[in-house]
Amino acid sequence: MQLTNLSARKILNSRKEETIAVVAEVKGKKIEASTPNGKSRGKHEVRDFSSRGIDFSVSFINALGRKLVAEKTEFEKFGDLEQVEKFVRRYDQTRDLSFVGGNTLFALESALLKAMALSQEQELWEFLLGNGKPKPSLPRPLGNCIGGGMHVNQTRKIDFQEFLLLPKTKHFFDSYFINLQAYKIAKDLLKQKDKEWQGTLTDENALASTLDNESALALLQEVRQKIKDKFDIELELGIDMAASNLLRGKIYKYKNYSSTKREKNLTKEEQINYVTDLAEKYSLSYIEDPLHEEDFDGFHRLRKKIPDVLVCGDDLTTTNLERVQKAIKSNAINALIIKPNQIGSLIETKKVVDLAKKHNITLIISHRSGETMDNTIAHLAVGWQIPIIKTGILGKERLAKLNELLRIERRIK
Ligand code: 2PG
Ligand code: MG
Repeated sequence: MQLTNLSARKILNSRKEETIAVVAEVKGKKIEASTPNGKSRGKHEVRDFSSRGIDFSVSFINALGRKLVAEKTEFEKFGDLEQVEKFVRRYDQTRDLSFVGGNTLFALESALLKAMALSQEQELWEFLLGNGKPKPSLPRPLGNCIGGGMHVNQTRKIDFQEFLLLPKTKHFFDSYFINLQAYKIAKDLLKQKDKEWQGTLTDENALASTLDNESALALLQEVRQKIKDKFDIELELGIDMAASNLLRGKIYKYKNYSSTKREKNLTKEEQINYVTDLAEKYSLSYIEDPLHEEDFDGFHRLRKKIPDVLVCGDDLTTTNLERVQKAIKSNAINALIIKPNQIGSLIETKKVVDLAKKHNITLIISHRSGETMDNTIAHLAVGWQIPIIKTGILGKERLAKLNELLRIERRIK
C-alpha cells in the first residue's frame, strides 16, 4: 500500500480536551483515527503529547506524512509499523516518548493500520486476525454503571472510580442489552436511595452517585437480582478502585467509606482485608487496581486471598512489557488492562497481549475517560481475540465502540 496523503489535526475529546486525529488517504479513500486521553493516569504511562505541546505533535505527524508519501513507503502488514517506530525513535530517544507523545504515535499507527486494511479491502479486525483463522469471538462488554473518584467533579462522591457490570451471555448483543437494562434499573434505584444525587454523570457517563462505597455495592446487588429475576441472566460485578488516587503517604484515605463512618484511613494490611471482605460480601468477579501502582507485593497477597476473583492491573502495569513481566513473575495479577495509548506503540501493545496470553492472564482492552468517536479498540478486541472490552455503557463515544462490535457480530454470524 502506498499512501497518497497522511496528515494530522487537533480535535476535542468527550471532556472537551484537545487531542489528535490522523487522516490517511489510500486508493482515493480517506480513513481517520484519533486518540483518547486518560485522567486517572498511571505514573508509568508514556507522555500523552510532546512536551513542546500538542501543536508540535501535529506538525511532527504532518512532516512524517509528507516523507512517507514522497518516498512512496510500502505498508502491507502489521510489522511494517516498525519503520514508523524506527523513524520516531531517531528523534525521540526518551523512555516516556516525551518528544512526540504516546497519543501521537497511537493515532498515527491506528490510521496506518486502518489504511492497510482498507487497501486489502478488509476490515481492521479481519486484517489483524489474518487469513485461515477460525471464526473469531466477540469480547464481553465490561460496562461502567456507577462511578466516582477522579472522574467526578463534585464534593460528595464515591471513593471508587468505577462500579462495573459484566453480563454472562453467549452473544455480545445480549450483554449489551443487559448492561443497558441494568443501568436503567440502577438509575431508578438511585433516585429512590440517593437523596443528594442531582442526576450528574461521570466523565464516562456512569451515574455519579453520592452514596458511600458499600451502599453503592449493595444497590448493584439489587440490580443483579432484578436482572436475574427478569431475564434469568447472571450479572457479574466488578470495581476499579484506582487505589493510587486514594493513597496519601502510606495510607489509603476514604471520604465516603460507609453510611455510618464517612472518613476512614486504612493501612496496606487493612486495605487488603477490606478488599477481601468486599469481594466476599458482594461476590465480586473483577477488581482493578485494588492497591497502589507500585505495590506488586500487595497485589500478590490479595490474589492469594481471593483466588477466584480477577485481580487486574491497570495503573500497576500501564501496558508496559517490563512492568507486565514483573507483575506476572510476582504473581500479582490474573487479569490485565490493555490501553494502547499508555505505551503509545501498537507493536509494544501486541507484545504485551501475546505475553499475557501465554501466561493465561485474562485481557481487558479499555477506553480512556476522555474518549473520541474512534473505534480502533473494538477492532483490536476482535482482531487480537481479547475476551473483554471496557468501554462504558452510554454516551456517543462509548457507543461508537459498542455499536461497531454489534455490527461485527452480525457480519461474523
Ligand atoms: C481507568 C481509566 C478508564 P482514565 O482508570 O481504567 O476507565 O481511566 O482513562 O481516566 O485513566
Ligand atoms: Mg483503571
